[in-house]
Amino acid sequence: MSTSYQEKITDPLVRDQRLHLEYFLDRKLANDRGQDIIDGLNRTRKTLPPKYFYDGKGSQLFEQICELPEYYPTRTEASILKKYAPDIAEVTGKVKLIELGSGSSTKTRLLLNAYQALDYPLSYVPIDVSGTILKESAYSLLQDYSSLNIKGIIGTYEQALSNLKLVTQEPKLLIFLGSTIGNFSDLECDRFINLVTSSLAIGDYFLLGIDLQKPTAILEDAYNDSQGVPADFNLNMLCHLNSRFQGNFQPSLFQHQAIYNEVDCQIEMYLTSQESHQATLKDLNLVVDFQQGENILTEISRKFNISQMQTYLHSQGLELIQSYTDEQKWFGLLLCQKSFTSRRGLR
Ligand code: SAH
Ligand code: AVI
Repeated sequence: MSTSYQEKITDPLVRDQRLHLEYFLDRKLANDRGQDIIDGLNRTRKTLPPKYFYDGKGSQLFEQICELPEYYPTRTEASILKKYAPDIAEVTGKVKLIELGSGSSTKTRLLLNAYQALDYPLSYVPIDVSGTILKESAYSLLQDYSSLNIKGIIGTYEQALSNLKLVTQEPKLLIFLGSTIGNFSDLECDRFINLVTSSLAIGDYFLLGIDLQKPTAILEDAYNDSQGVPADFNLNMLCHLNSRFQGNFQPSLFQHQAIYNEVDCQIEMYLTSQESHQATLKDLNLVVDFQQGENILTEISRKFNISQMQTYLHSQGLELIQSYTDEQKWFGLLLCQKSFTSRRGLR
């Protein structure tokens, strides 16, 4: 059971009480014992959870990735939202906007603009494991939207969503953009969607961004750009682990690799050890041996098909109301509603 605490905001920008922050990770992250890291690095095929990409530096690097010419998902999803956010706002009516993995909240502005145009009061709950980017984005949003109220939750999806069940019954739109759902395995996806449906009331909405299947070359370029930013993003995970868990990983001993697995329709991102060596994470009492050429799988990024996703969401009690895409059909935005029935019966 994780504990949370509220932060008293002293920033002059938010003296008017329009920002509340709730932390599920304490500042020293002492609650987080990194069991997922121990489990992943003790496997025969080593893995690390992608949430460890996102310290302050990792969030900055992700923002740089979003600007790269090769990384089409962000700008494509933004173009869809630019066109259809007014439609989405019309369909949902007045809602509390809750965003999972909100990051810079840049695309969210397109939705806020649409609700603002309808004169709805703006209420936003960004949720992100990276406190630095969540706070920066919240301050910037408050400056730009005078009627906006924000309750930021700094923690994992699980921590935040379990807590949301206890919150008010006002109509909600839960959004999960950027195809971040593609970073989950099947099992993680089932658990995540179960948490989503449990935190929504019947009639609430869920807006999901998904990256669609396309030729391998386009996909591989997006994760191996000419400037090497995805490589820096991948390697930064080791620096994050070093500072968080007193580690001695040497990023220079690893190389970034991203390949598209056409069978499983997923980009696989690896850190490949360039020589045999040992690394330690003191706080986790963990010593790890690496062979030359051995990989750590740091991320999968699955590429989807709209109708398969529709069938899956239906089986989980989420009905597709409307799907939106771009001209090239590179990215999909699915507006769903929690229905009366689900695989698990009436709720
Ligand atoms: N939604 C934004 C950001 C996507 S990057 C966009 O579409 O551009 C993924 C975001 O999810 C990051 O900001 C990261 O910090 C956050 N994140 C990753 N794993 C998380 C987890 N387990 N719980 C909460 N947030 C997480
Ligand atoms: C956040 N997530 C959806 C990104 C993706 O494309 O899978 C993370 C990323 N990894 C490398 N580049 C971007």
